Amino acid sequence: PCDNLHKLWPQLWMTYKPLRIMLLGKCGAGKSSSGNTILGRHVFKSDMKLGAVPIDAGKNFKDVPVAVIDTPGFFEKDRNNNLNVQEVLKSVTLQEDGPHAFVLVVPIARMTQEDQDTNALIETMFGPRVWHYTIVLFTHGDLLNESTINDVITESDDNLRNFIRKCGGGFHVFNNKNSQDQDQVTSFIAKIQTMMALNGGRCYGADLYPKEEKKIRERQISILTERANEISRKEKGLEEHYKGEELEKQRKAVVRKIETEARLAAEKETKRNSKIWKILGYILLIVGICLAVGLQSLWPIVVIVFSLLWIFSEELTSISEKIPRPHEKNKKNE
Ligand SMILES: Nc1nc2c(ncn2[C@@H]2O[C@H](COP(=O)(O)OP(=O)(O)O)[C@@H](O)[C@H]2O)c(=O)[nH]1
Ligand SMILES: [Mg+2]
Repeated sequence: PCDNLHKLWPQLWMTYKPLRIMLLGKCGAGKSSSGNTILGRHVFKSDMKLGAVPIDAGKNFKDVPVAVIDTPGFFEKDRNNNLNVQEVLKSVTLQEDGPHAFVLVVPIARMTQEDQDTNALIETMFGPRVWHYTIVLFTHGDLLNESTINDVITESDDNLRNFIRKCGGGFHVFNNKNSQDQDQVTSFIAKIQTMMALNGGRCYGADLYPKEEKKIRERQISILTERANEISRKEKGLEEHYKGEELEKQRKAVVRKIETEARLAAEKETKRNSKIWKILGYILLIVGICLAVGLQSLWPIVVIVFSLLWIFSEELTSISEKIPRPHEKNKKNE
């Protein structure tokens, strides 16, 4: 509904569009504590369990409205953390606009192999352009003592520095034990605003997702649109039983549940559809080969080439997605 607001009343839009920050990282990295430091009050609890929905909260930070979204962490101990990371990543909802900044929270320490796997997963899910929207936030700044975070980065290994180089927002450090120190927040917000400027002020929207993920999300949205009546009926039902904050909590839970169901259905359909297309491609290939054996002419070769392109079209487009495009700016998305 606010799509055109920024064009009509830029002043109003600037006042009400908050800077959306999403905290990502492993359990115990310090996401919730960092969220509290940013907001300057104790909002996020430390024991968010897997499966818990992300919580968001906002405040005005020196005239900049800031909304922080905390997420349950990626499991450190779980061997099979694939699923886990994806659960968190999927919870970046679609009705609301995407975040302006992903904050990858890491306690001051070296990056391990496992971290690189997690980063690879983030990239698979969001596409390679996700790093333009990412800032690395080191926590436990109190451990630094005499040295600075720059010293630590200077002495760190190549892997870590190469990774940070990819991130549009660079890095920052928080001492969450001293959350009253709001100077650390001021410079953090400034870094995010610089990164936003480089991204043309846009948030991480659906147009930046990899092709497969985009398809799934589009289908999910259409399923949700189909179920709009059912959703509003359920909301009305809740209004009869709950009030105030509890109503809002229940409402969010219901929406989240329906979103998850729609996501699963969309995933299933998209996978099935791409399987059907592949099978059709193979049938065409077989026909082409049969024709080539039977006929001594050129056009069965054309059929074979065409069917091969068909079968491998997904692989080809995913390669082309890795190539940065210069026209991104023209797309609308704030
Ligand atoms: N000393 C110190 N402890 C921190 C800092 N940030 C987080 N912690 C502690 O690390 C633990 C995990 O933090 P939490 O915010 O719950 O991590 P989350 O799982 O990523 O949300 C808590 O006991 C925090 O008090 C920090 O900057 N310094
Ligand atoms: Mg937490």
